[in-house]
Amino acid sequence: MIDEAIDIYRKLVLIRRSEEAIRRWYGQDEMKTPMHMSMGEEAIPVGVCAALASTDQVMGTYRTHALYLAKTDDVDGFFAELYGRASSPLRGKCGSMHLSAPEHGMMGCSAIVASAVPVSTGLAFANRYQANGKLVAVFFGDGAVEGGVFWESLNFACLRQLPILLVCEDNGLAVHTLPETRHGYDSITQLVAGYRCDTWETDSTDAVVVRDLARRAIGRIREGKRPGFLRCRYYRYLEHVGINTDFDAGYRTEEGYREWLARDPVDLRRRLLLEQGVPEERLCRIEAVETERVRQAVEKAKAAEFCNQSALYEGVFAGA
Ligand SMILES: Cc1ncc(C[n+]2csc(CCOP(=O)(O)OP(=O)(O)O)c2C)c(N)n1
Repeated sequence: MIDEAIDIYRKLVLIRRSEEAIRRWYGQDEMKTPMHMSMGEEAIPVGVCAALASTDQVMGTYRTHALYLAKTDDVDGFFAELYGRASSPLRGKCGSMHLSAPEHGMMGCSAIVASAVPVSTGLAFANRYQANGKLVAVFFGDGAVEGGVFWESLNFACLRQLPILLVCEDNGLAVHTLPETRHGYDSITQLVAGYRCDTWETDSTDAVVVRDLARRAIGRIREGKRPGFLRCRYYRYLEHVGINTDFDAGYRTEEGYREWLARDPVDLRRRLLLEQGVPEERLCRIEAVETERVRQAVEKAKAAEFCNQSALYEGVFAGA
């Protein structure tokens, strides 16, 4: 049990160190991709992925660093892709917003708001059809529930009782817009509960709490043969796109950030492990190992080759 919680902490550290490295090196302008940073949301993908089987599948949005690393643990592939190098499994053609690794069940991500939801519903339909036992977890922001395609997908998933977990990563913002200026309702969870699916929500920043809730949701999906909806609240630390804070932009205050920072997902998990008696040296070793993995991944990516010109069009069209 404690080993699982420690591995969850390791993943949180890996993700945070990776994004710290992005903040450190992005200014060199060698990572030619927009960055939608995960800082603040790490507990959600780490917790949900810890509840999934390795054969289960996920899809996400453009804000997908944490999800990619939580599902694949492939930090070398991650940085090779951000640096646009041929050594990336995606060969440097996708960038931060379109990370995927189907061999790890990371089926894809999209920059079009809500668009992963219908595709994931199709995946879940295929899995049900093939009776392969796989579950799909699709991650999307609170802005995605304003897309009509979200409701069409939810309806179809409930009608066909598909094995899908819809994970709403709710930071209360669509770029700079607050829910009160966007929503004609009070609770998205209540609305979704009107469909034939089970709903859950939390504002915990502890990945173990998220994992336990996701386990219950997944158990219900498998036994109850109906979809699940999990709304997790979090605070986006940085600007919508980019590596900086933006508390001077006028749509939110730094005090709000400080309140969430007091229960930062990485620091909180560390504190809880220490309280449970895990020796600090063990955590320091994990931190050193993950920091070194990130350092080496950046170094390898910087030294790697770009695709040659003839490879540019490979994998772009079906069968090519
Ligand atoms: C269909 C579509 N409409 C508009 C946009 C422009 N856009 C990019 S991000 C975004 C806000 C999305 O907010 P949310 O889904 O809550 O995700 P978050 O960025 O908070 O993670 C919008 C409107 C888009 N990418 N796709």
